[in-house]
Amino acid sequence: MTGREAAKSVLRAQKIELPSWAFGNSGTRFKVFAQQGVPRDPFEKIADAARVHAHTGVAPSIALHIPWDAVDDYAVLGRAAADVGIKLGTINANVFQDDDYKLGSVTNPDPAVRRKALDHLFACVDVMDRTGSRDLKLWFSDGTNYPGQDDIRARQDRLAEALSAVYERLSADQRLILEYKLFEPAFYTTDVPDWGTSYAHCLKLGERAKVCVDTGHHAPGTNIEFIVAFLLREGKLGAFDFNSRFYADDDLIVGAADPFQLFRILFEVVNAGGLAADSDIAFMLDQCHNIEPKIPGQIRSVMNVQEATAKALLVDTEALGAAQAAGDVLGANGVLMDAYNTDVRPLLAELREEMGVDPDPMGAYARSGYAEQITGDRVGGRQAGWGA
Ligand code: LRH
Ligand code: MN
Ligand code: MN
Repeated sequence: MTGREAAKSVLRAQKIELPSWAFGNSGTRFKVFAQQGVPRDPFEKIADAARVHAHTGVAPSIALHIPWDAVDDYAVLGRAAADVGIKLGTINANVFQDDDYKLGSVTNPDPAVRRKALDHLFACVDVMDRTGSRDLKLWFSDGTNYPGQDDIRARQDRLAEALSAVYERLSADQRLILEYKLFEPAFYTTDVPDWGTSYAHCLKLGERAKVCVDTGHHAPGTNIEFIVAFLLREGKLGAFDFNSRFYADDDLIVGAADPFQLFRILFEVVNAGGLAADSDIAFMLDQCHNIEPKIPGQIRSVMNVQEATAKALLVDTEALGAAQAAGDVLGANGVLMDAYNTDVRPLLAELREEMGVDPDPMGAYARSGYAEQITGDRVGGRQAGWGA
C-alpha cells in the first residue's frame, strides 16, 4: 500500500464525536447571540449532528451534557439517534451551574454541597447505564478566587474522595475521563488546573481513569503535543476536547487559530498508534459557534481535524527516523514540514467520494436546504447551556 492509500484507510476509519451543545445558542458572559433554527431539545440536536455526519462520514456520535440534555427516557433518545445513523457518546457532567456551587462542587467546604454534587455524578453514571456510553467526562469549575479563601490541600482531599466514589460506581466497561483547565471561572486556584494534577488523580484511581486534553485549556505557549506524547506513553490519554484559542478558553473552531499546532498534536497521536484500530482515545469537539452558523461550523471543524490527521499520516516516518538517528536536525524538521505543507484536500475529496459522501461537505450542506428547513420549522431554539 502506498503512503497515500495507507493514510486513506486510517482516515476512513477515523471517528470524531460532536458536542450536543455546539448546536444550541451560545455566547460570552457579555451576550448570547440567538440564531434562527437552533434545536429546541436534545432530539433536534441529534438531528443536526446527524447532518454533520451525513456530510462528513466520520462523525457518528454525539456527546451529551447532563442536565442540558436530560430526558425522561434515554432509550427513546438512543433510538432517535440510531434512526438517523448516529450513537449517543460521552456523558459530560455539569456541576458548575448551580447557586450551591459558588464555592465549589465536589471540593466545596460544605459536606451537603459535596453530597449534592456527588449525587449528580452518580446520576450521570445512571444515564450512561441507559445510553450505553463508555465515558464519563468530568470537568470541575472548582477553585478559589482569593489567597486564603480555602485550604488547597483539603480541597485535593475532597476531590480525591469524590473521584474515588465515582470510579467505584462505574462498571467494568465504563471509564472516568478527568479534564483539566488552567483557570476560569476560578481565578486564583483551580482544583484540577493542569494535566499533572489530572494524571496524578487518574493514576491513583486505576486503569479506567484517564486524562482529557481540551486544547483550549492551557497557558499561552504551552507545548500541548509534549503533554499528548507523555500521556500516550503512559497509556493515560483518554480523550481530546478539540477547539482552538487565541487568548483563553475561546472554544473557536479547531484548527482555526493554529493549524500547525493541531498537526503537531495529531502527529504525536499517529506516531504513538493513537489512531490504530485498537486505540481507545475519544476524539471529540468541544466548541461554541457564537457568531457563525452552527452546523457548517461543526462540518468545518471535522474537516480541519481530518486535514491535520491526513498531514500527520503523510509524515515519512522512515526518513524522519533516519534523520533523527543521524542527528540531522534540519533534515528531520524538513521531513515533518514536507508533510505539513502538503495540500491534502484532493486526497480527502477522493476519500469522501469513495465513502459515498459529497467531496465538498460545506457546499453540499449549503445546497441541501436543511438550514432553510430548520429556520422555518423551529421557533424559539434553546441556549446551549452557558448562562441558561
Ligand atoms: C469547560 C469545558 C468542559 C465543559 C464544556 C462545556 O470549559 O471545556 O469540557 O463540559 O466546556
Ligand atoms: Mn472541554
Ligand atoms: Mn473549555
